[in-house]
Amino acid sequence: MNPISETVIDHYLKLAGLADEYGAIDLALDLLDRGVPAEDVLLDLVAPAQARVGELWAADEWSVAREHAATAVSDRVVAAVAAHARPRPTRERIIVACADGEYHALPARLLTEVLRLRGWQVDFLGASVPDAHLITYLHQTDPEAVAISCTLPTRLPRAHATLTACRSVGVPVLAGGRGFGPGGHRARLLGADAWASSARLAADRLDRGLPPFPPQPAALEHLADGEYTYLAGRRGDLVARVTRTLSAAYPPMASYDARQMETTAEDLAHYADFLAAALYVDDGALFTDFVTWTAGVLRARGVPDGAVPAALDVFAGELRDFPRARRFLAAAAAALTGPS
Ligand code: B12
Repeated sequence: MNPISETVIDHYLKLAGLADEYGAIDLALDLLDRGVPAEDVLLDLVAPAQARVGELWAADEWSVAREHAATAVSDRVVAAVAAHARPRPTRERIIVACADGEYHALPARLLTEVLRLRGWQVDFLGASVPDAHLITYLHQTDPEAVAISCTLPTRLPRAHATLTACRSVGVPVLAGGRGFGPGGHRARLLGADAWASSARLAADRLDRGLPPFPPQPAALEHLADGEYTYLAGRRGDLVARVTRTLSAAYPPMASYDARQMETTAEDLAHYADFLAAALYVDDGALFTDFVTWTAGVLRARGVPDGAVPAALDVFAGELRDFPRARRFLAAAAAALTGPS
């Protein structure tokens, strides 16, 4: 029987939610003492607990403060497990970094520790690494490969620039993180040499050696329609216009206070960013996933179901001359009304 049962994960989550660092560390070290491999503690305890943290926040059961506290606990647990295992590097150097603008560093940290446990010498560069600095670092360290983590799909255009820069200096790129989506097609499109859906599979992939992808990535021909360029360049304008039009078109907004108006404008900016990212990789599912996820988050906070479709409708009206964007908006709207 796997000693990391649902009950153990629940217990860990409870400790993390109470910001009980020492309790959570003791739980993790106790598993190691009982012979559970460090990789399993990282990937079968900490990683699923973090995914649960996200679900609890989305369901409005945990505040942002509690999420931050739990994530800080998980950070410390990962460090304690790594210090306990303290593997000696026997293989070449790998660089692990988050894409520029990506602040979800914990997934990349988990990958780092798993690769170290498998014998790699890993340099962990953390969150949001600017391309120019990453490239200088690659020149200085001459690694076997670079692993780029991207959790938010909205960072994909910047991740593309990073991947391209790494390839141009001849360092193979392994891509991963939820932002690249399931199945690896976004990673392939953006020129990664390999992709993996989890840290465990990433380590297996590196064991087998890179790269499986064609040496030259396809050109992003769909960008020729200028839709992404418009959305990325005129984002501020577009969001301001959508916010104004939506205030008139969606009656409940008339009674919003300043704070509600502000969060609505922030939400609409996220819509614009996810739509732009979907246009960049020509993948409507990216936008639909975000919209259905957002609808659930808003529902948990008592926002009426009509709010999201109304916003999509206003975006479609503002983007009259953008057929690809309108197609993605229509698909997302259909997903909201379809069987859940
Ligand atoms: C903690 C957290 C944060 C923390 C991150 C702190 C940190 N040090 O990492 C903070 C508070 C900064 C944060 C901020 C935001 N977050 Co956040 N966050 C999370 C949360 C709850 C957990 C992240 C985590 O640690 N996951 C655990 C890891 C293990 O999971 P994983 O991603 O699957 O990683 C595995 C694989 O993908 C793989 N992998 C990862 N990287 C790589 C790289 C390579 C090369 C390979 C091969 C494999 C690989 O290995 C890992 C282990 O197997 C997630 C929820 C979730 N489900 O993940 C939301 C989440 C990712 N965040 C989200 C959002 C929206 C945001 C914000 C935009 C919120 C806001 N309004 O400001 C900001 C954006 C910040 C930014 N610019 O990057 C959304 C994304 C929604 C979407 N549909 O895309 C999520 C899903 C929210 C949720 N509640 O469910 N967040």
